[in-house]
Amino acid sequence: MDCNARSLLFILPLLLLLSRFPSAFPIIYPPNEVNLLDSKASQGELGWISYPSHGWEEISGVDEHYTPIRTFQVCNVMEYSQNNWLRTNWIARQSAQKVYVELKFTLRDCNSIPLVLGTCKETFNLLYQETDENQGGHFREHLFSKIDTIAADESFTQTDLGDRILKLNTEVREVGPLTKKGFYLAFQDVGACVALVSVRVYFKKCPNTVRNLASFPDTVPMDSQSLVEVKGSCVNHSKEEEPPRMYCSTEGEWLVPIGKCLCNPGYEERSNTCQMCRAGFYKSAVGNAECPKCPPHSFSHHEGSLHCGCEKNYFRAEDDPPSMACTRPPSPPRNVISSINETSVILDWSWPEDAGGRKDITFTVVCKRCRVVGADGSSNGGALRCEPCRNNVRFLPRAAGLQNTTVMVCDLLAHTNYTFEIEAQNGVSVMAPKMRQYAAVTITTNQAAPSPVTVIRKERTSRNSVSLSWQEPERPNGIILDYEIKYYEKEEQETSYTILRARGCNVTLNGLKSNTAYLLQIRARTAAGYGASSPSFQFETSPDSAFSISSENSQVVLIAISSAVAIILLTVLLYVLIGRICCRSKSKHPDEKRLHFGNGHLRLPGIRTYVDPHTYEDPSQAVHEFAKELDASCIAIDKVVGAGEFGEVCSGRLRLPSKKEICVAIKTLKGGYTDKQRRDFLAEASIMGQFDHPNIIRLEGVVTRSKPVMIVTEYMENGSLDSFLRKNDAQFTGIQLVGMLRGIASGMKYLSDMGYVHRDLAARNILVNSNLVCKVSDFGLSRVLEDDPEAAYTTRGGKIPIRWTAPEAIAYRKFTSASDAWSYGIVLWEVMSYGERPYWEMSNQDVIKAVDEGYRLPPPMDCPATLYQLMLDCWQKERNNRPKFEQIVSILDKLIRNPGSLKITANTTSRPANLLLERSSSEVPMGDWMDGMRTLPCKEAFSGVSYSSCDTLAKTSTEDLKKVGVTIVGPPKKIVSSLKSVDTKNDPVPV
Ligand code: ACK
Repeated sequence: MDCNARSLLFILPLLLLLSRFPSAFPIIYPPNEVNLLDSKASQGELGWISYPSHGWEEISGVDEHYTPIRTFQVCNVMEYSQNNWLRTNWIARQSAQKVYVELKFTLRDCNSIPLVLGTCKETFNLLYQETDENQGGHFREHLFSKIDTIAADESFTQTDLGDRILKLNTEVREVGPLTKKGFYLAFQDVGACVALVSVRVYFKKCPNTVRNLASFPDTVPMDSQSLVEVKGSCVNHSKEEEPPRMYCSTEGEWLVPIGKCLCNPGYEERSNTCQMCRAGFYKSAVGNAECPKCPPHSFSHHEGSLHCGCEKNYFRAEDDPPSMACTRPPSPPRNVISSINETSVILDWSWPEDAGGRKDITFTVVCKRCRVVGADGSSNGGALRCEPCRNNVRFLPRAAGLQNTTVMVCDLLAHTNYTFEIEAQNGVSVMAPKMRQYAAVTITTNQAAPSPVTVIRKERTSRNSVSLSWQEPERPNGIILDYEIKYYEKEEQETSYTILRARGCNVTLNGLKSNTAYLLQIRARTAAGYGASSPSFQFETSPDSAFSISSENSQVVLIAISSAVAIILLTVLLYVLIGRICCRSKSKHPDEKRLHFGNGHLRLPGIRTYVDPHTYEDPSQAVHEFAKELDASCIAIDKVVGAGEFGEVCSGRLRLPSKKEICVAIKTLKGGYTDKQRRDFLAEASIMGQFDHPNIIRLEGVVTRSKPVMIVTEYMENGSLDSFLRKNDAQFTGIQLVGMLRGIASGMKYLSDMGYVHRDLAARNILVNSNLVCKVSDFGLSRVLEDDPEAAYTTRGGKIPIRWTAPEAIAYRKFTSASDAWSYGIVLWEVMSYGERPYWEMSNQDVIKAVDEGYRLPPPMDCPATLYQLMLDCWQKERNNRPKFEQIVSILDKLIRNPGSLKITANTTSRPANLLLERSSSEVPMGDWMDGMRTLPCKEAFSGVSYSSCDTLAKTSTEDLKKVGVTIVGPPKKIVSSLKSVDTKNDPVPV
């Protein structure tokens, strides 16, 4: 067979082959394979050596893309002893230790070739030779080593149509380990019909890669089975967390990644790289998390931000994480409520409306003591000057860092104005001093009793006396008026005791039994009353001398005789005294008024009994008994402030020798007075001089030995209460008004305890000083009423201030402390209506009738229900049902302690509310308005079956109200007509 015949025999199927395997093109080799030789890549002659020359034949062809390719074929199947060699060019090994040879070929099935003589083969051999250099055309068969015999997996197959389909065989063989710089491959044909379509020689590597943000370079595996350990290096903007490593397998695969790198702050991982955070995002720490968005109230304008800056007026505390929103100081606390209890106050407040976005809120309370100071430094008018409170003011639990919304402030000064600034703070407050706000509350402390005397010393002891001294209480809470010293024999255990009073801090106890143990307690008294008693202090008197002990019996006899004489004398004396209706006891020493108690029962109340100056035959004696005679030269009159019944009332100054000058009011007796007028004028001083109480006007003294005759009292800067209230309409807080009322009630309690009935208690007879302290004034007897312009003559003679007076006092002159309580109710009404005239323009006649029929004044505008209830109680027809002044004081104290209770008001009408309360619904028809009133929140406050307590008042129902016959009627016209119709039905009231 000639050469052409051979070609025909073989090429046609080859072209067919190429067109039948389009999927083989274009060829993309795996990334871990590095070609050392690819016959397809060469489009020109390959230049391989073929030996003998009629053996392997190089043929050009095209692939399916018509790209020319070079192939080799041999098909000397008709001839014997074939040994045809085809040798590649020298192939540089590069770094490979092991190479792969991929052969693509076709091989004809000998059976498919007609006329073969049994020489036909179906395999060929693959061989190689290693050399360090290219040996050119030099070729020696025996230097080649056999790699393998290559047989076809597939061969020609006959189809039904008679076409021949050529199957392409692919065989891969490993060669290695290679040690020399290069090598040759050789294909030995021994009589097959084979076409070598392509030869590719490659080695495997682990291609460079990035894993866990570490980059690993191209790595050629070892020839052996062992893995190559490769260290990675962190990509840009990242840092090693744990050294990155990986293993490269012989198959060119990366295995077992260990360790990793993390993106630096400001960078995030994107596609195996660390990229800058975008604007509006940030990353503050190393890590592969995404850059988070800037938290609320913060921003980042640039890429790669580590933190987001805070918006204006927003801050980040030092410990705040960057992921936290920016925050701001909280708004001030709200609804600050103060509850004052003597010299302590509990402050309560609500959580601030805006916590500033934080949860770490605490509260700080700053205490300031504030005074209105005039330009001259006096306390008259001017600016409010505040100074920090003294250090000994205690805060419970503490002043700063409070986590609850309440604090108790103790040990304040009594009767003093304080301002408390309460600030809510959070973690960023310190960063924004200008944004910090506080809520302030101003309070005035109440009177408070002094703290107990704690230090008592024994100065001298004798058989019958002991001298003691003590230290002023730590917290006097006011000016100490005197000390009460109570002592008794230790053995008698308080069944009988003696009480002494001393102005100073020392006392000598006389008349003690010798050689006897005594127990003693001291308590201080201020305007606010007595403080707690000191702990019991024990002392012993000295023993009798030897002589007196031996003559004990005779001494007993002596004592018995002298006691009998003394008792007789005392009886005579008492008889004389009772005969003169004089029931006062005089102490020998002005500073020490001694009261005796026996068998534990008080013979005289702790407060002296009032002595009616008219029981003195000579009233001027009474004046000098109770009032100090002043030298007129000590008094400087400044100006006239008003007119009294007997003469002008002036303001002035009193300077007593070795005492500080004080402001005083001076009542003068105008010239040309009668003896009776003089007596009546001075009677007031005789009465006033017996009183010593912070809510009773204090008498400084009288001038009787020169003219004009004067009564000098303490000066009350704000004059009388009624005009003061009218001048300051609606200017005071509920607590201030209740404070004034408490003062009046306390003064009245003192008077009633002393057995004094005032008879003319009205706002015009109360004086007010610059501290809003109210004091009862205008004392007298019948004169009181004579001199009162409000007093009207009754049918029984005498003048009575009808609108202020209890019905029984009007009707049959039954003046008692209970009738004073009625008047107190009217004063209460006057105060709460800021000086309104009780019963407005109604005539006295009408007032008497209306009151008698059960009508009562309506609540003043905005009057707290509890206070209105107190008024109604004071206006109980049955006088025994009216509250005692002691109870009134305690009710008002409770209100002061619970200012919240003042918020429930008794009505919503505007002043003047010309409405009266009706006693019985059956007597006077009720209007529709009544129904409306019933729904008022205060309705339950209108009780008053009998006097109970402040707490129970608010619980009384309208049914209870009806039981006592109190209902409400209105409007004004209806009342007038109702009153008129009642008028015509009833007998005239004796006025
Ligand atoms: O309202 P007033 O200014 O206060 O007018 C009357 C006036 O004298 C006639 O009583 C005033 N007055 C009375 N006693 C005193 C006092 N102790 N201090 C100041 N003013 C007084 C009262």
